[in-house]
Amino acid sequence: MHDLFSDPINQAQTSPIVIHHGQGLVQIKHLAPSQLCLFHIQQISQYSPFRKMMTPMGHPMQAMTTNCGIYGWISDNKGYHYSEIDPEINKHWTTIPAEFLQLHKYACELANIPLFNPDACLINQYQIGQGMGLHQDKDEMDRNSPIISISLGLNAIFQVGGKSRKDPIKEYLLEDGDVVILSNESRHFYHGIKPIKPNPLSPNCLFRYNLTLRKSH
Ligand code: MD6
Ligand code: FE
Repeated sequence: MHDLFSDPINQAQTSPIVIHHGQGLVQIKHLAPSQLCLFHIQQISQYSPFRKMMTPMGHPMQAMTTNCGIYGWISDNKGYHYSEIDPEINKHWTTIPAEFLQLHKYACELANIPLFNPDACLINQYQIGQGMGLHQDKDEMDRNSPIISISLGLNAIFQVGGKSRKDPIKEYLLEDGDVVILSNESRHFYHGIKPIKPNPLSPNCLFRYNLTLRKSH
C-alpha cells in the first residue's frame, strides 16, 4: 500500500532518528510531515476553533486549544475532563485525520511500544512568549497508556521532571516534526513547556503547535 511513510522521497527528507532518553521517554526527530499536519490543524480549527481554557483555579491557560477524536480534553466548571461534545459548537469533535493515525502507528513501531488506538487528540497552539506550566497528565481513565506528542512550527524547550513536582528537571529541544512519547515511568512525570522564542531565521513563523494522541477511555 502506498502511504506517507512508504514514499521513498518523503523518507529521504525525514529519515527519523529515535532517541531513548530512558524511563520510557522516547524522542523521534524529523518524523512528522509538518506542512500536511498544519493543513489538517487548519481544517480542524475551522470546525472546532482554538479557544482559551481556564484552569480549575480560574486562570486562563496560555496556549489555545482544540481537539479532534471521539473525545476532546476540556476544562470547565467541572474541572479538567474528556467530553464527546465540543461545548463551543455543541457538536461532536471532528475525526482524527488518517495521516495522524498513520504517524501514531509508525511512531509506536519505531519506539517499540505496543500499538494502542487513540480516541482523543488535543491540539495546543502557542504564540511567542507563551508556555505551559509543569503538570502531570492524569485525566485519562487508563493512565498507563502512552501519550504520543507531535511538535510543529517554532521550537520548544520541553521540561521533564519526575513523579514529584520537586524532582530535578531535564530539558529537551523539540523541533518542527519531532515526536515525543511518554510511556512507562515517564508517563507519570511532571512536564512543561518553557516560553516559546521567535526564530530569527524564520521571522514569519509565529506559532508552535503540539498534537497529543491519547487513549482517554
Ligand atoms: C506541549 N505537551 O508539548 C505540551 N503531555 O505543548 C504535553 O503536555 C504532553 O508532550 C503528555 C505527553 C506528551 C506531551
Ligand atoms: Fe501534558
